[in-house]
Amino acid sequence: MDFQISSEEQDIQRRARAFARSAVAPYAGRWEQQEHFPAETLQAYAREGLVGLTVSKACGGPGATTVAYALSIMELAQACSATAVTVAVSSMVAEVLSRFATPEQQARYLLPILSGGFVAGSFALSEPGAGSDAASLRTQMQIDGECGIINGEKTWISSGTHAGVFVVWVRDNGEGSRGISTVLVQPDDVGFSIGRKEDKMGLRASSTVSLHFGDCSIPVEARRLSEKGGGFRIAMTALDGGRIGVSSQAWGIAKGAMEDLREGLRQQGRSLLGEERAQIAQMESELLAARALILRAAWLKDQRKPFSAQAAMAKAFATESANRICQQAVTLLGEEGCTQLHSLERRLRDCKVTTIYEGTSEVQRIVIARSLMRA
Ligand code: COS
Repeated sequence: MDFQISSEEQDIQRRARAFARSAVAPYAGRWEQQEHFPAETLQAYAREGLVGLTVSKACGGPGATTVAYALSIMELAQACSATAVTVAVSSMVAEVLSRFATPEQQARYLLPILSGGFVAGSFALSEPGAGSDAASLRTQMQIDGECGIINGEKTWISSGTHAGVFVVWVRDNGEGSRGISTVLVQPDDVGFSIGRKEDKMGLRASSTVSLHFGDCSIPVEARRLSEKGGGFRIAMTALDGGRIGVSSQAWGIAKGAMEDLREGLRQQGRSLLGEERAQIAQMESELLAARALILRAAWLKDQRKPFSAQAAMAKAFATESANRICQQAVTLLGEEGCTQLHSLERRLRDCKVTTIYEGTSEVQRIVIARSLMRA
């Protein structure tokens, strides 16, 4: 069994760490207080070649491994988890485009994500009445000549205020999961508008919005990503990979919390009680276990082996353990942990949603259990 990370993967991790420490970490607290979406920093990160890492060289990407991608998100999330989630979603969109878009669509939408020409890409699946049960989505697309006319609403869309392209799931082929198609929407499409920005407990330097489609008209053949009715499979495939990104984000938050805790205790000059030592030992063990699950899922994806259940396990475990770790780190620092003297209270707030988006922990357990039943 080889636990070695390759020199290429280490190089990407080093580059992500250097960027995160110099261009992100010093500003993360201010960005979150001012709810500042760091558009220029995200573009600079893309210019470093670190967005869409897994996109193949043939499609204009760096052709890095998923392991390298996971390590890079871990680094970024230690500095600023809002930045990490924005990059993770853009990278998921980039991977979808690299796998399913035509060369023309890739030239128009994928390359700008990779190069920083676009600040971000958005993934528009969830709706007010269709979150966990994604197959029940209701946004309709009807065909009128060469146009697709879209009506409906999407919700909880990351980076919607700054995205250059939206991958949107619509119903155009009847009920159920086989009635769903995937299309591309541009921010300037007629009948498309960005709704209210959510007032969130955490990740306040990322933007989360609703999207409105009121007779939104798109040139349908140029914008179709899937064949008619083939969209649900694209969503599920993308989310399998996306869950490695969210696990890595949660892991980075938890790792950052452990570092904050160590530094806070050092500053307090306080020695730990026996029970507190046991807690820290448990936290560190969970951190290591989560990392192993994440990198195993990433490695399986790189080997083109089934990884859906492993990504779900990584997501459920890494996000839940990260929440426990942040919670305990705050408690161990005492009242100080609840103040902005440290980044811990921000990490605790940022962490919660990782157990919810890209599939709740309950959804992950459905995916894991189904895979076990099939085995
Ligand atoms: N990869 C590829 N295809 C998949 C797949 C996967 N991981 N999972 C399911 N499919 C396919 C199935 O093979 C099936 O195909 P056929 O119609 O050809 O048979 C189809 O998709 C429907 O599958 P299934 O019946 O299992 O779908 P469900 O509606 O039961 O899906 C869950 C259930 C809960 C797994 C799904 O709705 C889900 O992942 N929900 C969470 C969505 C989510 O994460 N939302 C957050 C959005 S981003 S914030």
